[in-house]
Amino acid sequence: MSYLDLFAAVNPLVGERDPEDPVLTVFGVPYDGTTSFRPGTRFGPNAIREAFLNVEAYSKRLDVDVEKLRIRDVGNMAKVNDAEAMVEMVSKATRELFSSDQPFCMLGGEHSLTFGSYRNAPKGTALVVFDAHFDLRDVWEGSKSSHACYLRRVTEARDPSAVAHIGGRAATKEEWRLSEGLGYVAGPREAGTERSMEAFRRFVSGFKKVYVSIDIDGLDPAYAPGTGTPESGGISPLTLLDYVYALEGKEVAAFDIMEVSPGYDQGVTAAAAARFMNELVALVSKKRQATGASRRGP
Ligand SMILES: [Mn+2]
Repeated sequence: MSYLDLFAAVNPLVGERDPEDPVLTVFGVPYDGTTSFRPGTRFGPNAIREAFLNVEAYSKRLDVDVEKLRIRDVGNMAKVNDAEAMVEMVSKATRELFSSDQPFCMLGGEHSLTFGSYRNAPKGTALVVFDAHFDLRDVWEGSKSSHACYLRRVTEARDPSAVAHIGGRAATKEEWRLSEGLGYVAGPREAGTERSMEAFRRFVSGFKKVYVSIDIDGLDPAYAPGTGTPESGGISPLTLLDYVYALEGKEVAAFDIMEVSPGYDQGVTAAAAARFMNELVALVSKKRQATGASRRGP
């Protein structure tokens, strides 16, 4: 190794390219081709990484020091213009990760990419979504692969009753109707209440694994102004964390953090995303330690 190798780094990766026995794999998808209102989520992955490197890594709640974990960061995927092709690229990459049982974190990019990712999750994997929108439209602006349609595609390819949706408040009449077929739905008023958390725990207990998908606009724009399609009246970061912590002991097969658009704020949205990323990495690590899936301790 030369001093150049030692002192120079491909910033802002949050881990090494090829560490031994990583706790999880991180990759970014800087794609915002179908974004319907304000573009810019292509800058999300690196903004979240930079924030992640600067938030406190020790999770008091989970007693895991994320700084001590081996994280594999393979960088960002190449961007193509065509939405179907982009979703297909994500699908090919995540199929490999799922089939070799490697947990991963995808940093978006727009929410349409989650269809490419979750559709390959093993059977019996619940999808836990935080989002202001249901994204259950059939077509939006001429595209079936729009970020406004991804959950509709998910419900066609997978069991709708395996989907939990938290924070939803902006949808068409048809989307509200379709949302009744989902396994668990909590709008911002119910989310986090004792009764609703109890129902969430019951929902989750029916599945072996979970895939967590955070569209950052599930938060109120006061907490997350840096996003493309903000909707007022959302949940708080602490409510979102309540749900994350409710997954303790569950196998989180993968998670994604989508729709962060850093050009619209001063880093507050990326900081929220980074906190969620840190706690989810801690959760993945804790479960792997408990089940002995990892060959070495942190
Ligand atoms: Mn959304």
